Amino acid sequence: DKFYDVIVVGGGITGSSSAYMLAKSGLKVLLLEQYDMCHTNASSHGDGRIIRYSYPEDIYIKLSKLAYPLWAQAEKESQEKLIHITGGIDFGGYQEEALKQLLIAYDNNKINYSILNYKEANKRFPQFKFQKETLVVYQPDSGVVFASKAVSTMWKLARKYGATTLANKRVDTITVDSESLVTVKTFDHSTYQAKKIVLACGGWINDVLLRSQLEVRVPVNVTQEKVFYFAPKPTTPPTIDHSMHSCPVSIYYAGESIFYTLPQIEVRGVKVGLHRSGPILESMDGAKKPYPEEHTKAVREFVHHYMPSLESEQEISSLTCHYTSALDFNFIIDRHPAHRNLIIVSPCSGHGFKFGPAIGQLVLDLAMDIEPPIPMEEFSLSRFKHKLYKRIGA
Ligand code: PYC
Repeated sequence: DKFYDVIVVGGGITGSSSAYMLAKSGLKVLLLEQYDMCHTNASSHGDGRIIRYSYPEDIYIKLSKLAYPLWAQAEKESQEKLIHITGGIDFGGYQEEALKQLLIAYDNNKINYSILNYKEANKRFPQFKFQKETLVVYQPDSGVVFASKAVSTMWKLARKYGATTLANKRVDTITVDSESLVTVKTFDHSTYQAKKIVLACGGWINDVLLRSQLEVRVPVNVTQEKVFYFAPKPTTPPTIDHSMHSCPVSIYYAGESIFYTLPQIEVRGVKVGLHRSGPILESMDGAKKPYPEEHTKAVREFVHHYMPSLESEQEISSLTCHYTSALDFNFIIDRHPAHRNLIIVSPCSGHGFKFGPAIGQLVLDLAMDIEPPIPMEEFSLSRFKHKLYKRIGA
């Protein structure tokens, strides 16, 4: 009974959602996580992540169209609330390429949105202070996913459909014995076998590949990111509500700098971060690195300018989380080039959480040799042989 159809390595949102989708389809699944469920050492913890259609690229809008109904299905099956719709604002200068492309992508994909005059936007969303020279694009379907709750729910759903989920099982090596047999050894000397394996190990992906002497390395950088929570100023009137019940999520584009905000969910304060601004780590298991002082300053200045009812001089708390970014900031969801039964997934470049069950669906399609419902070239490993284009979106 240590033989499975599929072993999933990594119990973050990607791995646990994959385990859920695979088990739901009737496969015998084993999920292995090296730490506890919902641990805080990687990329899937915390009270919230943004969910949105607001992407300048068609591919991610298509993936969001897949994700929303799958989240709703997961909510129904688990009887847990995982998503709260807040509406979302993308804003920045009228010349911002990402915003220009966003409007084109919205039109191409028939996503409804409105462009708000800055005065109208300030009245409607008093948590923000938009300037005359800002383009404000509102999309009503954006919202927040309750991150840690979503992970624990995916574990629960995977188990509901018969998956075995094991925490504190660190994978040592993987041997691909044949096209239909893989053997996994853990550091605590357990051995498991399956027909197929899914590597959803985020920042540990290359460590696992290296230890397993699987030739391919995935071209990713692991960064240690920081998110800040800012509380309302004592003078802020109660009519300016920063909770998820009246405050939208937002993304601010300023060239290479992309700031994002989430309303207050559980942790006190509004969550703010500067996307892709943390130091690169050589190893997920090494010491923490300092977050650049100039980026902390930039975050505080952003808050001071655009959310002036918050105490911008000092955050009330902060969190570390990791991005595993492909060189072009897209995803990698593909088979290992030499082994069809080894699927590599989850370098999600800091914007993958919202797609959890949709990525699970794509993993299932790859595992079952079913044509996925969306084109997969942008997620392929082979794209790195060709010229890379760099994403402009968040
Ligand atoms: O994908 O919306 C997103 C996001 C916000 C912060 C990091 N990723």
